[in-house]
Amino acid sequence: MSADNELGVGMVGYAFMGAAHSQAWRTAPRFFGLALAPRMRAVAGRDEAAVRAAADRLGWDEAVVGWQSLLERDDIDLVDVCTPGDTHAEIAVAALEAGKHVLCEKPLANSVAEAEAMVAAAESAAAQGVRAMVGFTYRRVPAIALARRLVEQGRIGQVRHVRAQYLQDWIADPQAPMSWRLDKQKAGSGALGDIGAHVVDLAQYITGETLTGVTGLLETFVHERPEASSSAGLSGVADTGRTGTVTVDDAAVFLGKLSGGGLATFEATRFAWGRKNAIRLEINGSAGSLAFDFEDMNLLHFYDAAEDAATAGFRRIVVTEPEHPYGGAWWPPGHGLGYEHAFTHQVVDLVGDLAAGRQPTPSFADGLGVQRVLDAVERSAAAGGGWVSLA
Ligand code: SOE
Repeated sequence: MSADNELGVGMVGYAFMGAAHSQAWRTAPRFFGLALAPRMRAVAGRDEAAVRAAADRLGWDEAVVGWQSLLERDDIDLVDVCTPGDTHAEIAVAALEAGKHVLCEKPLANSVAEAEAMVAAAESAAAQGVRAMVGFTYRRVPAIALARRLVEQGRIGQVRHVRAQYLQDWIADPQAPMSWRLDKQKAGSGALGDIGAHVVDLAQYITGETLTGVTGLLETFVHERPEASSSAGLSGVADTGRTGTVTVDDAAVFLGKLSGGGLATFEATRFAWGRKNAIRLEINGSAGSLAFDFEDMNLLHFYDAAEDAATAGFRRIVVTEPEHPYGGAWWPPGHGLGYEHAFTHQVVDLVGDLAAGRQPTPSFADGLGVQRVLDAVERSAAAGGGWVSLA
């Protein structure tokens, strides 16, 4: 660990996820009491001018060209991997071998083999007290953390159904430009890995169960798209006059069976016009139900089947009270939180676990579990939708 209880952080990549992670590293110590003080030492990238501009904009002490140099520095304790999936395994394994803790963006990798190598590296590193975590950030949305708590407390009983959707529309327009997220080499898969991975993780996290098998279909609706010379966030300007070929799925639908015997249905698409970032979850148990939609992320809906039938109904819980997960650290009740706060909570939990010498969650092994589900869906779809067991 760096001097004075500092946690020296080096981040790789500085686009959408890099900006979200930077905001979290900056904000976490200002709102939460942390046992270690994160110090944003350096951001790494390939293009010197661009990484320097990013360091200034996002609040990093230094900009460096090439992530390898982060691993040689004694003032960096943790490497935060915010690059596209094709580089996760190489960077994370090297960082763990160099004795650096790792926070890695989701999905963990582009293939099961890469994810397995990352888990092996994480396990060896753990023996030396070096920790690894994968960034399934939505676990840290207070309403979702509350849903997990209610399931754990038995408030909905035995889980019978999970209905999980992740709906976006940012490429529903066929003229929306190509981006790395549409390139299998870089992203591994399309809607399946980018957003389906989140709902697989959430289904397993909230229920505390795992998927034991799946059957699924994938579809690509638009195969050629205009090329953009650069992109910001999810959008770019189709300004090159060339087109590029989409090599990933645009949408995925799949069914799964849960280890506790329940049934799960999943849908992940970037073609749901009007749905901007709709993570919709409904969980029906033997004693009640839970429902959540990220587009109304401060609310959790809870139905308690034990209530008097004359007045029973979905209860609308505004998840901003001090009694709620992460609640007390922010604003007065009802002054809602947003997308970025889940990244802050991720840093808070990670730093707390590092200080206590605990394994943070989700671990790389959890990330591998999700990767195996994604792989099973791809294999099922390739075979026309047959059942693929994960047992
Ligand atoms: C793009 O679909 C994206 O940014 C994902 O990559 C993120 O994981 C998700 O949180 C929001 O949408």
